[in-house]
Amino acid sequence: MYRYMLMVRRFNERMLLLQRQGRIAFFTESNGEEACQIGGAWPLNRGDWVYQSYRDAGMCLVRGVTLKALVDQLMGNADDPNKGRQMGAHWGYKESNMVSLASPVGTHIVQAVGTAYAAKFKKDKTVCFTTFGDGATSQGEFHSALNFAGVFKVPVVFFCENNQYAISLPFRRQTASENVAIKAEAYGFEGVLVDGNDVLAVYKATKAAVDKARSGGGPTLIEAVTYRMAGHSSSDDPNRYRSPEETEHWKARDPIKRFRAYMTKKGLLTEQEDRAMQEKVENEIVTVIKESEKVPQPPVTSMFTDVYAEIPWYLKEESDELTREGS
Ligand SMILES: Cc1ncc(C[n+]2csc(CCOP(=O)(O)OP(=O)(O)O)c2C)c(N)n1
Repeated sequence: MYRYMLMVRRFNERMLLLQRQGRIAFFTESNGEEACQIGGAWPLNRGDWVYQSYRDAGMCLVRGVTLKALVDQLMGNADDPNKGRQMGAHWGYKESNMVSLASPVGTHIVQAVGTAYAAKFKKDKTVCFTTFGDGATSQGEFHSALNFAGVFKVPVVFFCENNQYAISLPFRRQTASENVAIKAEAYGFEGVLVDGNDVLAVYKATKAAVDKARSGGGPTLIEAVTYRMAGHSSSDDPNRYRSPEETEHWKARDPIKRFRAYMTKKGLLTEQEDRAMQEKVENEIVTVIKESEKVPQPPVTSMFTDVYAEIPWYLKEESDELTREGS
């Protein structure tokens, strides 16, 4: 878990640098949310379905997506399984049962419930796990999804990464409720509030919810309380709407520092091992970036593939024209 947390942190830092250098177009950082992502994805089985958010690169890693696949996605190169067609950080990996994300906030929550309903209908033991931010809880889809899940008792885990902001809107302006977890009560199932900067606490809460869903106990809403230490995305300047003191307050609760301190105290990690692990992670990322940058862009005509079994004549004409103009 610690290694994955380090990896996603370094990945975040590196990707922001690449964006600033113009080597990728867009990125959504998740510094501070590593405990949510790693502890949240950890209890899931390989065959479970995940409807993740654009901030969940760490969950992708836990689900077996390679670092290279993540970098390929952000570069939109020919090795990206989505062939560069998705917006940056809109992860989707078929082999890992991670469903491609649509930009409109909250839309994937209802899709997750539909998939969970299908699993129940087919009587298989699949659990559906969906993650979203505090902002998404104001969307109609969130409420429809929770209501349906409660009524039909489907095997779904709703995982809200409450990072205190929806772009610039602070959580206290998002809802008049005491917290997000409490909202589950209105839909007739359990809501759990957990310290989202404590990876073991997140694991424990998620494991219980996943086990419950798998054994027919129905849905759970987990609210992991955390903090988005960086901007909303590479296009955002958080200094315009929050104070440095607030960020410092949360940086002192950094989930990686906390887990490191815990393991050191327990005698599970030495300073030397830690340093070696950090170096290894750094080297891995640098190597992957070099590899991904060598991969060419997908051919422009690939935009005409994968939609029709047989390409209609008018698209064929456009494709030919594009090839002629491009050459
Ligand atoms: C329906 C809709 N409204 C607005 C947006 C613009 N938008 C993109 S991300 C975002 C904030 C979402 O905040 P939250 O759900 O808390 O997730 P976080 O970014 O904090 O992880 C907004 C408003 C959008 N993509 N879709």
